[in-house]
Amino acid sequence: LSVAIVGAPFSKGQKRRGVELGPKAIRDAGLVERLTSLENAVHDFGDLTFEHLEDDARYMNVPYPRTVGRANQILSEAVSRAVGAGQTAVMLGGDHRHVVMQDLSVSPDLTHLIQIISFFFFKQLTWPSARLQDTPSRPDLCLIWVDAHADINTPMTSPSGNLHGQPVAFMLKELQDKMPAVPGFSWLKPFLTARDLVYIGLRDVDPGEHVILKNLGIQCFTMRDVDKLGMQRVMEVTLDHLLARKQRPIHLSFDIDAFDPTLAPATGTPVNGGLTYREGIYITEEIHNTGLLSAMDLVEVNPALGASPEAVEATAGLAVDVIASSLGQTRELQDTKQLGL
Ligand code: DIR
Ligand code: MN
Ligand code: MN
Ligand code: MN
Repeated sequence: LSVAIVGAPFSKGQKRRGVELGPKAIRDAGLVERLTSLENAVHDFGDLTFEHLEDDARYMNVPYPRTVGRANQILSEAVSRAVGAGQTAVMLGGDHRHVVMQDLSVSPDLTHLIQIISFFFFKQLTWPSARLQDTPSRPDLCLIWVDAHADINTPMTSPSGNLHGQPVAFMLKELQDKMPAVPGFSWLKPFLTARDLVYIGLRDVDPGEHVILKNLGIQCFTMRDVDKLGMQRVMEVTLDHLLARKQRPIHLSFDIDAFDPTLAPATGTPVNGGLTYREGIYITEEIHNTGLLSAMDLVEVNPALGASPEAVEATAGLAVDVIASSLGQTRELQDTKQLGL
């Protein structure tokens, strides 16, 4: 596999600062070395730079809409270029306002486009010239969202106003008549339908989100479902739901707060009763085994919220394990031939 790592040190999708330090903590925990040892070609594109827009008045109860919208657009462009070049994209958050980078019929800001393209040339990737105009698209994309939270609030249903609780609402076609025109997001066209999405790990869902999940009939596995069915069955149903009709690229969005806070303490909104280490890793192993992972994000590691350096290291190390097992690290015994024995 050829893997592109893109850091998104951004925190304005929620109110607790420090989550912008997440990408560095995850790199410091040895991400690149681990992925390289799995025989992946790893290209670390470093961290994107985001501007803070001066005139960015609150919209309804949403703070910094234009700054967040713009940052997402920049990230979207970077990820679409990596995917367009045939790489598996790994985004390091940053908070969970990332939108899944599927709709690439955006009109990219030229300055950033040039910046991102020169990044690729700098890293000596071959870049088919057609790509400079044609933005690649993944019309068949499906999404697996692993999180304690559903992140499907609209600005109207959101109790907090924070955009990190709303990204799924921006992506879903079915919700467009419920979505106001949030400044900074006009470039983003909804591209996902309710049946292209499965949640795993939910245990803290807001009232408005409940209504949306039920009305749209979205496939959800709450922690209660995980208890009842076991993760093996959850993954069987998840992959069947998304892939039975046809094989299609998968985007995995993994919020570290899906794990139990004993395992992932350094995060902004921990909720008791989360995934065990083995449940989390089983999810990513099964996704890897499909061979269909196209892009993933690992978000909400917040080094400023760890009670100790050990707590931060544990959380960042867990993030590395999640990414590595999404990209081929396995607990299974290896073929002796492959090991050269
Ligand atoms: C909450 C928290 N549902 C909100 N969301 C979080 O702000 O809308 N997502 N923490 O990961
Ligand atoms: Mn989240
Ligand atoms: Mn969450
Ligand atoms: Mn493999």
